[in-house]
Amino acid sequence: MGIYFLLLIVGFCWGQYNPNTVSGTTSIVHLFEWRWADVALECERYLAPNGFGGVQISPPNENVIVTDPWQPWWERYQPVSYKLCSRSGNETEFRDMVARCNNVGVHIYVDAVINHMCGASAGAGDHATCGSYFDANTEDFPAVPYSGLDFNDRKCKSRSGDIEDYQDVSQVRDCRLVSLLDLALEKDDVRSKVAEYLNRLIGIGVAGFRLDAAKHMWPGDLKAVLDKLKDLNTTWFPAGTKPFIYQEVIDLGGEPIQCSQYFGNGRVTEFKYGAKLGTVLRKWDGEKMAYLKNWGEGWGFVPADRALVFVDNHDNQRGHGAGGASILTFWDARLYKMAVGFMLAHPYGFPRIMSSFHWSRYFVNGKDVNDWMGPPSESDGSIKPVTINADTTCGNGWVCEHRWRQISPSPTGGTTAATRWRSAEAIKASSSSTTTSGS
Ligand code: AAO
Repeated sequence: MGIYFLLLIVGFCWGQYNPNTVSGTTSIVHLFEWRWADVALECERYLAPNGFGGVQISPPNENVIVTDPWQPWWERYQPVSYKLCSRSGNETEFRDMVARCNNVGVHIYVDAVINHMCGASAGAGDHATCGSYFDANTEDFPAVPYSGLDFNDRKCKSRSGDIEDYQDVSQVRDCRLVSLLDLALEKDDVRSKVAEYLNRLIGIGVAGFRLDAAKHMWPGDLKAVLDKLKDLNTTWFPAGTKPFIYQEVIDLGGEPIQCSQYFGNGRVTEFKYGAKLGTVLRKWDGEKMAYLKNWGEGWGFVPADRALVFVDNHDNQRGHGAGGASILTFWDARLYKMAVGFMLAHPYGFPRIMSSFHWSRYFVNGKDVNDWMGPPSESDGSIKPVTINADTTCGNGWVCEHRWRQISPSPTGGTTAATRWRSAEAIKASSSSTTTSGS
């Protein structure tokens, strides 16, 4: 009884490492830039019947509308408020998506942009997705509300106010990431505003969060926010379930900020995974498949029960973020299928599958000058629906890697490496090595 009670307590405390996916499902898919209406349909018609555990969605909150370049995908990483309207849909559509996906056992994971608001050069006015007024020059965001006092300007010690040196921990966490106005998460007021946003999403029924730019927030500040979070909605989750937390920390080595500093808060994104797997499959640096024998911690990765793994993400598939040239994407279809198949088959970490849209890549001096291009859209700027072709692939410019035969975790009537080798038990075992019963 005593031991059982202790295990229960430990399991309860460590809940943020558990993906909260329904039993038997072992991965989530990032439906990058999809409309809420399409995510809901995809949960019902494809993800649930094919064994997907959940969906990472693009940031649902109000953001700046950028017009130069024209509505880039990255405008969604420039918040104006925590109102739930974005290019993907409004609050009614968001609630409908969460309920419909949960009802078929597919959970929703929100990309939470809480490190900053919009870029310093965003100006002033109402060019935001819900029409809220803001003034980036005076750091005034009345729709939250945040004012100048809620930002880190006085703490930042770099000359420009931006992060200039990734070797300087304080700069990375107190200065502006590419000029994005950096929130003062040391203030209880700011923590409460952020927690209020996340709690609203929890109330609606989401299962967890990707914490964008976690590396740029002090782990202790993040913990203070997470401590304010409610348990998940009992309409779909057992009482006492904590939100799943995975933090975007880019740690390829060589910088003082390391993934391990964030283990206390939840899982972390293991960027070495995709970078190394790409190197092996491309046979660069004399690498061979045989060397994957000790894939995982043996390669210097974080412990399995702290890792969120992926072959590519929305940044490094187009040269943003980190990972470098070895990263495999849908553009290298054959090797990509092998990489994702391997990831799904291997028990290390909790996997996230990428699902992308096409854009016109155009390289000038090795750089894709069209890396900004947003999702397929109509002339009025609205995102195009995801259409489904007769052969079950997607149309209208959507790539839908998650529907590729070799990738889909459990295609009806088919077998993949994933269904043969990767079992819910393996994930649970990896989660329970230090988290007790995978709670
Ligand atoms: C846009 C414009 C900017 C403009 C800004 C404000 O592009 O010119 O100043 O608006 O007006 C996304 C886009 C950004 C966009 C932003 C806001 O990617 O282009 O800026 O939305 O609209 C760092 C962060 C990481 C971040 C990544 C992109 O640590 O958190 O940069 N990712 C997330 C999101 C991302 C989003 C944001 C954060 C912001 O996933 O979509 O940005 O919300 C090193 C560091 C990394 C650092 C990279 C950045 O990486 O270690 O921490 O990532 O540099 O370049 C080797 C090294 C590796 C190194 C890498 C690159 O691989 O081993 O460590 O080289 O040097």
